[in-house]
Amino acid sequence: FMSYQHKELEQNWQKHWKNKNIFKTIEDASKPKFYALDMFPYPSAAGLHVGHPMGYTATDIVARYYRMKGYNVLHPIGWDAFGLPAEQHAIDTGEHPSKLTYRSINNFKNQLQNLGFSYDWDKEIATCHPKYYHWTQWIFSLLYKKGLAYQAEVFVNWCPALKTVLANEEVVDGKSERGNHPVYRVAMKQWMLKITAYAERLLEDLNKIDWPESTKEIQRNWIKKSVGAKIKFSVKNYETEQIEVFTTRPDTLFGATYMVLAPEHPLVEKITTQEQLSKVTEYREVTSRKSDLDRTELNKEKSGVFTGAFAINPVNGQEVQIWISDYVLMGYGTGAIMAVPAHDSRDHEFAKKFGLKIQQVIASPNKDFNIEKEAYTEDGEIINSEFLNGLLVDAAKDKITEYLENKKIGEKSITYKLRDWIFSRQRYWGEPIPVLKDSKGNVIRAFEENELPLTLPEVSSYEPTGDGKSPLSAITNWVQRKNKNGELEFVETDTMPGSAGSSWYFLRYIDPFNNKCIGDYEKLKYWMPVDLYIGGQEHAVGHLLYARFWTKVLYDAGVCPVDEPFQKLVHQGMICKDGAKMSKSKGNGINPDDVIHQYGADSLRVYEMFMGPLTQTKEWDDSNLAGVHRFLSRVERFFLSDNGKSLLNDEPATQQDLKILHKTIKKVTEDIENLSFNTSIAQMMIFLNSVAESQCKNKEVLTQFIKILSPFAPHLAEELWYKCVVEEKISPQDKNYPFASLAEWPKYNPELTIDNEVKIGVQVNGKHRGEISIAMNASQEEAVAAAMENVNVKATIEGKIIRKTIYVANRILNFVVG
Ligand code: ANZ
Repeated sequence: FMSYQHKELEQNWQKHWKNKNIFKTIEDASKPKFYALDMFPYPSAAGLHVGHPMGYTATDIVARYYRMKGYNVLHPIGWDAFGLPAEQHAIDTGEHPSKLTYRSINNFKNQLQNLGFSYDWDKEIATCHPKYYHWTQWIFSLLYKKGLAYQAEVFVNWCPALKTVLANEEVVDGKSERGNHPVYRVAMKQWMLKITAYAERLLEDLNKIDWPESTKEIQRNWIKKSVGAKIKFSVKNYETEQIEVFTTRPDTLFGATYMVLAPEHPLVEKITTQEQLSKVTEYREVTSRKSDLDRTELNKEKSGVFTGAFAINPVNGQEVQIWISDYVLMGYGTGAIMAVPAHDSRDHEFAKKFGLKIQQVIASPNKDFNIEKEAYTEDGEIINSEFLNGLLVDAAKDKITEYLENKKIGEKSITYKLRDWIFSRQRYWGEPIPVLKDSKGNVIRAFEENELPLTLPEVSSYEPTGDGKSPLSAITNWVQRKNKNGELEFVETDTMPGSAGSSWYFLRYIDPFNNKCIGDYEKLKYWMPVDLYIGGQEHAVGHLLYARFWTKVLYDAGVCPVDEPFQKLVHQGMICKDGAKMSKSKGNGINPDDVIHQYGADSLRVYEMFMGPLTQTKEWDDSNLAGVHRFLSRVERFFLSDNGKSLLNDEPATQQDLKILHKTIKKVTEDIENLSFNTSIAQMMIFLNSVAESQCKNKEVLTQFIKILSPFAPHLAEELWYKCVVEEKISPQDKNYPFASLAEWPKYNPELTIDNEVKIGVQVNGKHRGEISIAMNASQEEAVAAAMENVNVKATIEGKIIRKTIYVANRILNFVVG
């Protein structure tokens, strides 16, 4: 087969699109809008991966489609450009992180342009650019002023050998990824964002957005709301101390036979007896090396140490032992629990291991249930609980909570698993946190708008300083400033995490050059929310939650008109090869540049969309890629002669040709709107087979086909359009050249999409004898003629007299014979 000259052709059209800037965003108030957004890439030095074009082609098809339908389309791209790899490179080579970053951006940009994506490059942003992070910092100042940014002692990964704080991804099994040194959980003062203040709205508003149910569920579980009570226990011999617990099961209070504090709980130091001190200290030290994830792993063996102290159960006055154990986390609830081994599996396991009392307070309907063997965690009647006895769990919860509230030793309480967002990084390559402190480290204020951006200074070393601070802390003339009274003030040296810039970038695309605010309110109102957002599900509880949080804060501040950023979200599936996820480390990666070189961008685009449903994981298959390339080559051969001239003519199209055309328009239109790209490509293949068979070269029919091909294979479509439709009458360089990419999307005639054939049953004396295919609304004569062709019908009628023929068009044919 003859392959077409995809390389020249594609570069040629890319050049024309660029020169004419035909994908520039238009804001014509008389038209509807469509905002099609990709998750912007981190510009890694490795360049584009074949996984990127999967989602990017999908949004591009949709963007091109809506543009052709006459919508104003916003289809932007930019760079999530701060991050560890560029910083690591700087530490290793001394080259400024921005140098590597901008090199990588250039490379990515070339690669994306080679794919023919219809981005409006005038909207390009990079989160590491001062004109962008100016506004990221402005949002931080806003958060600070609203009380949503604060400092707190939190546990970080501290590596004494490397003398630095490490990001979670730099810690593998409690050791530093670099150098394999032990890493400890150490409390340090960090900036935090109070995302927990938005927990309820983040949960509630999931109901109003069109997202994959699985992603909503991940967010719900991450935020996880627990309704219960806080209860105070007094500590024996310590009149002023109380232990407050959070429980979802206040109904089991009479069954609380011991208590457990998180090892980090501040009370531990106070109440531990001399006798238990060394054991407790050692246990706390071991725990400090474990992450919360390790600690809460369900099937891990329970461990713990008795503090030597006792608490008093407030409802029955019983003395209960106070233990510490790592299965109780400091960051959840109150960091302390009342343990009810009879009805909680973790407590049960713990009590069994350490010989603690198990007191059943809920009856099992099963008489043989043995509470010593396992916890009873179902509903049931309350027993051994004085005034609660006889109630069911829910009623008992209400009653005991009311009782505790009256006695002022407890109250109804809602707890979320969601934690506040640790927002500090002790790194160079991030947005400086725009805050001034005094010499004691107390915050004076956040930067005002007119003092921003607070730009990153030049440094000579990107190595961390060794005292847990960012390399910025060594740049004295950047850190120290004199205020108007001549007093020294100190700029915060922590920087923001990678997810800061990505939490609002979708707003900035709308008005990227605005130097007065994050974006003009009216423009934001026009374009927001994003109508279609495509990207990976791995961001479910990171980026996708943070972006919702910031959008709500900005909404509350009156600077953003919507409180949910992404109306519809879709996750593209992964591409695998030989059954494994493609990756550089596995050596099974495929470089899109190679594919573009060999087969062309259109082939790569159409192939990736043809592999299967967008959201499914798919296997890369070179022979199918070649097959798609052959299909596009056949299209080209069908339209153009050997010397590149149009083969289309004005010979009238048959009814059959028109029908396949209109069916194809209908199918592709509906499929694009449903993001079902593989089926629309299959339909285009059916179309090509059909017109090839009928040798239809009718220009009108085939012009429509070029249009629907255009979002998928835009370069080839543009070429065919030029040669066959425009007939080279004007040049793409001319002012008003009518690009195929901007042509009007074809409409279909519904009548022509209906199959004209109908199948009807044939009966003889009311009994079904066969089925015939006839033209829709066929006459009785036609129907009878067709029935007589049917072997079965013919055999039953043979030799008999037809007394009556009953025919209901499109329904049934009945012969009454005698
Ligand atoms: C007594 C009790 C009895 C509990 C019972 C459960 C069952 P969720 O549903 O996940 O919110 N808990 C409270 N704070 C904790 C912490 N910091 N670390 C570990 N566990 C903690 O879980 C709430 C339950 O988890 C609470 O209710 C508490 O145990 C435990 F039959 O209190 B429960």
